[in-house]
Amino acid sequence: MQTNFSSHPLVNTSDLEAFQHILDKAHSIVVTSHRSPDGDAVGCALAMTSYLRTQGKSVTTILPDPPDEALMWMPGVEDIVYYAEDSRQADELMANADVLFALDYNRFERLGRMSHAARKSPGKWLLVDHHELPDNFQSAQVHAPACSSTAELLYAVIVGLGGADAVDNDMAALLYTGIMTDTGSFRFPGVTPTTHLIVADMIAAGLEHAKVHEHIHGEAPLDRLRLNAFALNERLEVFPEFHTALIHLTAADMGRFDYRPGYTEGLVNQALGIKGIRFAVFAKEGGERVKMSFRSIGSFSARAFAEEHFDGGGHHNAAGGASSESIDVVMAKLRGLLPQIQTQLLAAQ
Ligand SMILES: [Mn+2]
Repeated sequence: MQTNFSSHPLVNTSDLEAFQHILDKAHSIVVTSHRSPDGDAVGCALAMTSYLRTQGKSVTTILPDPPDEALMWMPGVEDIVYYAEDSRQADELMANADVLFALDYNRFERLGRMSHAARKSPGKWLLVDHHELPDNFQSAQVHAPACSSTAELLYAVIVGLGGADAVDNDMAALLYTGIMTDTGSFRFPGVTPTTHLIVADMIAAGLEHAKVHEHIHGEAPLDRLRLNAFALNERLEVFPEFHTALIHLTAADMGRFDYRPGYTEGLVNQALGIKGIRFAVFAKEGGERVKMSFRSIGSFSARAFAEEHFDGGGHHNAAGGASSESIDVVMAKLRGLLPQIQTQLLAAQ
C-alpha cells in the first residue's frame, strides 16, 4: 500500500516500541482529544480508534464536547461519547480503561471539565502531540512540536506499528483532514517534504482529497458567510503602522447572524492575509469570557503575546487566549498594546 513514505524523521523507533509494549497488554482503550475539537483533534481520535479496533481492541472515543457541524461528516463521528452530554458513561469508561490516548493536546487542562476523570483514571496514558512542553502524565509519547499536525505524526505511528494496511480510505480522509486543517491547506511553515510524502501515499492508496476539501470548505451555511462578511466590513480594524489587524464580534453581532460554533473559524487568517499584516487578532464575546485567536507571520511570537497579556498559549504563529473583561475593555487593551510591540513587529521577518 505504501509508495514513498517509510519512516518519519520526527518519530523514534524506541517510542513506537514503548507504545507497542503497552498496547500488547491492553484490552479496554479510551481515545481522547481536547475540548472544542478541531479537524486535527477529531481526525486523530477517530483514526486511532479505527486502527486499534483492527487490532482487536475494545475502544471508545471520548471528547469533552462535540465538534463544529463542518466536521460531522467524518467517518465514525456518530460513535463518539461526549463528556458534556454523557459524563456518567465517560467517567465509567475512563475508570475502566487500561490504556488511554491523549491526542493533539499536552495537558489535562485542555479537557475542561473532563480533566478530573482523566486524572483519576488508573490506565496508562499514551500521548501523540505537536504542542510544546507537554505535562508529564504519559507512560510513553510520540511528541514533535516541529510537526505540522498531530495527524501527520499519527500516520507515522500507525504505519510504524505495522498498520499501513489499516489505513483505508476512511482513515486516510480522517488523517488528511487533520493535516490539511492544521496546515491551512499545506501553506504553514510546519509543512515539510514528509508531510507531502505522507499525503502522496494516501492519495496513491485511494484517498479522495477533493471530497475532504468540499466537506470542510464547500458546505458553508449562508449565515456563516454573512457573519464573516459583516465582521470584515464592520468590525475589522487595520493598523498599517503596527502591521496589525484586529477583528471583534459582540454577542449581539453573532446573535444577528444566528451564530453556531465554527462560524468564525478562519476569520483571523483573513485578517492576517491582508498585505503588510504580520499580526492578527480575532476577539469574540461568548459566555462570561472574551475568547481570542492570535496569528502571526515570521519571527513575532503570537504565543508569547497570548501568554503575556491574555493568559493564553499555543504555537509560535498561532495561539489563543481569553479575558473575563468586557469586549470593549479587551479591544481597548489590544489597541493600547500595539505601540509596545511595534519594535518587535517592525523587526519581524
Ligand atoms: Mn493539532
